[in-house]
Amino acid sequence: MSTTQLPNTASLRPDFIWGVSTSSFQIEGATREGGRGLSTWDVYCQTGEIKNHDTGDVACDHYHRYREDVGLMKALGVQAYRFSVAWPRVLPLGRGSANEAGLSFYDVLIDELLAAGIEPWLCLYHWDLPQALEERGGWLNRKSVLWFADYAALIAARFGDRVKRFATFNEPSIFSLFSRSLGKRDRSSEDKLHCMIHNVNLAHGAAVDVLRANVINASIGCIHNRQPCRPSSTSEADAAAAARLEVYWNAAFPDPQCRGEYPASMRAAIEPHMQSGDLARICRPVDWFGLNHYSPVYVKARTDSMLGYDFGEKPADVPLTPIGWPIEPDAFSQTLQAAHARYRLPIYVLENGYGDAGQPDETGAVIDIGRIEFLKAYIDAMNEAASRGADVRGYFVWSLLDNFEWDSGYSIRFGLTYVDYASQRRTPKSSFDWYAGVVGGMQR
Ligand code: IFM
Repeated sequence: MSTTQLPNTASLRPDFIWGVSTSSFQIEGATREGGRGLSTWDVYCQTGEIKNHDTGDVACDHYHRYREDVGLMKALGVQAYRFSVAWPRVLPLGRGSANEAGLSFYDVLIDELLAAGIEPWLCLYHWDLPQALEERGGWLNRKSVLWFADYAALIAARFGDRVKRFATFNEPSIFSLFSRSLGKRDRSSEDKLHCMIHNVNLAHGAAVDVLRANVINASIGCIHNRQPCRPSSTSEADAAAAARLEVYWNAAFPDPQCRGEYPASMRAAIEPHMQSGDLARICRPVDWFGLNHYSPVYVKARTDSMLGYDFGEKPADVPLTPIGWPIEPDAFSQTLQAAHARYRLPIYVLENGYGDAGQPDETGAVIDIGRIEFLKAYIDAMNEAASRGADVRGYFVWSLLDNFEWDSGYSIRFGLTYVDYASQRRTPKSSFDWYAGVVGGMQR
């Protein structure tokens, strides 16, 4: 790519951080090695509901190939890497005895990153709940707050000498809205949803306190998935459904965590789960706001579903990625400005990326011009938000590698690096070289 196709970064801070993100279940594999316990996703993968019956058993084999993967990051020139710890790898039953082999894996990963000059950003929870805890009610059990705090204490004690950046949760609104624990997700699931939202918020607050007390110079946040929820038609019913989903998707977690209050429209539903002092337990001081953004969500009314919504048609004139996600960089700029205005915290974009099914051409190269155009447009939009005052301090591409994309298995690829799952060979895509140019350009 020529430098004329690099994004405009003129309004970004000189100390802006460029990074890449991944998560444990999506890349590690080795699900039955080194004493790791089962996670809910291991169990879910056995139901046959994942596309092509894919599982996380091998994934990108990062557990064995982490050195090569840190080498890729070094070649990219990124200053930071956001990953998650698999809770069942370090606490096979979710609580009680720690697993030394699991802790050692993250020790060597962190040491490798530091030796490469890459700052580790450790996320405690990216959806792989220990199955043993799920069997005790998971996030529907208020004891989950204590389980999570104890897990945070273990992580702080073991890694806090070398890791300073901690995220409590990745996208709590997404894993609560789509949780398997909520059963059929019809109207009867709504009380469980509110219970789970409140327990996860309490767990966030408890983990912030534990990390703050046990890690010198800790810099702590939570990572929120923020996408505007828009009606898919001009009908009043669709507008109401979109407005309702907007509250659960975008406010149910950051509002109590950063403003000390639930959105007004959900307070009555949370009330049965609220105990005296809970809001103060949730709203603990954080250092930054983690923001993941992809595209607006188009919503239609559906009366028999949880919260009364379903996904609707996207506007015909909006371009889509190959997996059907709208490409609307202006929405990214607006989202950043709105988050800045509402929460007044430094913002780190900890996920943004483009999904496709791109394959190598006959020469073996993976030419992903669509991903480059997407990333350029979104970085331009972020720069625009910064020029309008949004305090954006970092940007992490999702993802370093193609990986396990949840219900879609390996059929969707978000990586800057192509992974041939049969051989585990990694091939940097065109977007990898382009992003290295972005990062290098800013550092000069
Ligand atoms: O792969 C996911 C990630 O785990 C969470 N945020 C969205 C990504 C793309 O769907």
